[in-house]
Amino acid sequence: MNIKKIAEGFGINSENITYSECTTGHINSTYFVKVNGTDDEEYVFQKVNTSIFKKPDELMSNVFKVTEHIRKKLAEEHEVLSKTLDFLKTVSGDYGYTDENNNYWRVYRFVTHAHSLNGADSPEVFESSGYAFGNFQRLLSDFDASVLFETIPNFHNTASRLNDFKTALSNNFAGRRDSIPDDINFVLDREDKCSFITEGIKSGKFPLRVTHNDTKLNNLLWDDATEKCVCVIDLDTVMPGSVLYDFGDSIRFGASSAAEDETDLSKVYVCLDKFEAYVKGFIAGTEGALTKEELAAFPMGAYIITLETGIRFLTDYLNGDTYFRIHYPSHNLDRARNQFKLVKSMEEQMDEMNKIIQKYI
Ligand code: GN1
Ligand code: MG
Repeated sequence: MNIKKIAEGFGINSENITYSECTTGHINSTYFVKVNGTDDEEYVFQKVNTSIFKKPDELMSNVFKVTEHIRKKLAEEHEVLSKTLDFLKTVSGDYGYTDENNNYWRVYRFVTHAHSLNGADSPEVFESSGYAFGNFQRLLSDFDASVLFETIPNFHNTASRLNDFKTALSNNFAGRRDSIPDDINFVLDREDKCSFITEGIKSGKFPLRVTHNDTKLNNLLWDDATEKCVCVIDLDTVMPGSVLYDFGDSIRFGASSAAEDETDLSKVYVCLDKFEAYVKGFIAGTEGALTKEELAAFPMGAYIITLETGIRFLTDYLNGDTYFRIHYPSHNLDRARNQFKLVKSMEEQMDEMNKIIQKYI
């Protein structure tokens, strides 16, 4: 990787730059870049994973449009989110820079005096994250979905994820199928749950909205001084979708008692106080934009995206780890088992989650 050349591609002074890698994302490769000797020149360089995002220019066209829309709205309103990602174009006016190895790079200004969180220490923090994602949903409620490209077709289509899983089972590319019968059966036993959201969209029960689709807690930035949530990041999967997935993915990640790859499964369950805090924040952030049917289905949204994410990790394990970045050989299997434990916990606590939701409808 020639970081100087990439910098020059974006018109950034490359003489005195240093960089470090960010290791948390599962898809793109991310580097923090500093132009030394200046006060405010800090950037994030990202190598877009083009085996996953096959048309990076279409992806970046989405990202530019969405950030412009949000910037405009934030300027009009006094908003809880005060910042939005600011992407640079290349010196030739392109969205991305293609290096000599045919890698596609994009660059945005580092959001200074802010940090991300991998876990919410308190229900209050998690409630604020709900408010921020709910608010993000509201900011995009008047965005024209027809200008967006579908960056990953069928991204949150749980029924189609189940089909991919079955294909992986029959291919058995990595030869791992016969060693994990219990995990496979866990999925097959829940087949009938997979089309709940997609069928609801088809029948018109759940409206199609412009959604974020990757609402993990660590896709938010918090101001260092005020500890307020100031920016939503990772806009790669902003596409038409169901708010149930956006609500649910936050619960999957942030209301779990443990990290996504915790292997001591006795430590993995859904925290109801965090669930309630998020419900409160998210509904407040959307400012009444959601239908009763959507709200009532929030617990199912959390359940289904957790099942879906587990299915995706297990599919990747069966395929030989070609999608998610792993840090050791059984990482995807451990992630899948972790998600399935959370699914079980949600099954056990479904009544409580439904009761909580009823308080807010
Ligand atoms: C991926 O790259 P990252 O960590 O933001 C994935 C999400 C998964 C998530 C699981 C484009 O997100 O869908 O929920 O890992 N993103 C893509 O942690 O597949
Ligand atoms: Mg991300």
